[in-house]
Amino acid sequence: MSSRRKFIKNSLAASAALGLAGTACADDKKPTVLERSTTPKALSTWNHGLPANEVAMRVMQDGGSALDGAEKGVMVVEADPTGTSVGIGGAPDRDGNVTLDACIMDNEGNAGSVCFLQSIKHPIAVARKVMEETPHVMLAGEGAKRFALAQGFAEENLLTENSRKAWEEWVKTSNYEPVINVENHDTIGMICQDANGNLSGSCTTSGLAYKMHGRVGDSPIIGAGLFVDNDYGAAVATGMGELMMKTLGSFLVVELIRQGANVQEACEEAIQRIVDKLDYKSFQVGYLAMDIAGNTGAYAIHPGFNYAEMVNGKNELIDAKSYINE
Ligand code: SD4
Repeated sequence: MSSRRKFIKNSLAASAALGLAGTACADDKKPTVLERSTTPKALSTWNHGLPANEVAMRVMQDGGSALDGAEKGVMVVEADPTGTSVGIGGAPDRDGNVTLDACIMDNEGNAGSVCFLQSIKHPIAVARKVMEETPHVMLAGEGAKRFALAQGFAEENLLTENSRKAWEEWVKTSNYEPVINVENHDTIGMICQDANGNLSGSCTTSGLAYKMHGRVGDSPIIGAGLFVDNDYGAAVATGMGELMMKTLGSFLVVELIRQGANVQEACEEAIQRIVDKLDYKSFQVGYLAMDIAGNTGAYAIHPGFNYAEMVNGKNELIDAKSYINE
C-alpha cells in the first residue's frame, strides 16, 4: 500500500473513531475533518428550487427524513403544468411523447430510478417505490409504467395545451439545437439534510426538449444525475445529460469530496473533466453539491446556472460561478 493510501486509510480510521467523516487533503499534510451538521437544509437547482425547498423544509420540520424532503420537494415542480422541463407540461420528444426520467438516493446508499416513463406525473415517487418495493434500482418504459399503475399511481395525459402547441411549432422546422440555459435545461435536482444530519437526494426531468424517442439522459442514472454518500456528501447535475453520462459527474463530485476536496473545488474539478475531455462549448452543465457539514458548492460551464438554498428559514436564489465567464 502506498504511503498516500495508508495516510488516507489511517485518517479515515481515526475520524471514524471520533464519529466524524475525515478525508486526506490533496497535499497529504493534514486530514480534512467534516463535522456532520444537524441543521436541516434544502438545496436545489434553478429558480423552481425555491418552492421545492419550502416544501422540503416543511416536511423535514414536521419530522420527515431528508429522503421525504427530497421526494416531496421536487414533486411540487413535477405537478406544475407551467414548467416545461419536469413532470406534467414537460416538453415532449420529437414525436410528441412526454417521457420522464427520475432517480432518488437515501442516506443508506439505497437508490431507485425510472426512465423513459410515460403518463405518470410523479416519476420521483415511482423511483422511490422502485427503491423500497423491488430488489432493483431502475425500471424503464412500459415496465416502469406497469409497476407504477400496480402501485396505485394514476395514468394521465402529461402533454398540456401549451407544450403541445410549442411542439407543433417546433415540428414545422424540426431543428434540434440544444440552447444553453433555455427551456430544455431545467431539471430539478435536490439535496436535503435533515435534523439527524442525514443526506438524501432526488433528480427529476422530462429531459431534453424534442429529443429522439427513447432517449434517456443523465437524470435517472445514479452517479451521473445524482449521487449520495452519507459519509461525505451529495451532488446533483443539470444540463446536457450526455456530458454528465460520459464523465459520471455526480459520482465524481462526491468522490472528490471523499478524497479531500472542498465542495466547491469538487464541482469545479468535475466541470474541468468535461472541458478537458469533451466538446463542451455549446452545452451547459451545472453541478450542485453539499457535504455532510452542510457546506455547499456549485459550478457550471456557462453563466446562467442558479440554485436555491434554504436554511434556518431563509430561502435564497444564488448564481453559480462558471468556467466560461461573460
Ligand atoms: C437531460 N439533464 O435529460 C437533463 C436535462 C436537463 O436541466 O437538465 N436539464 O439531459
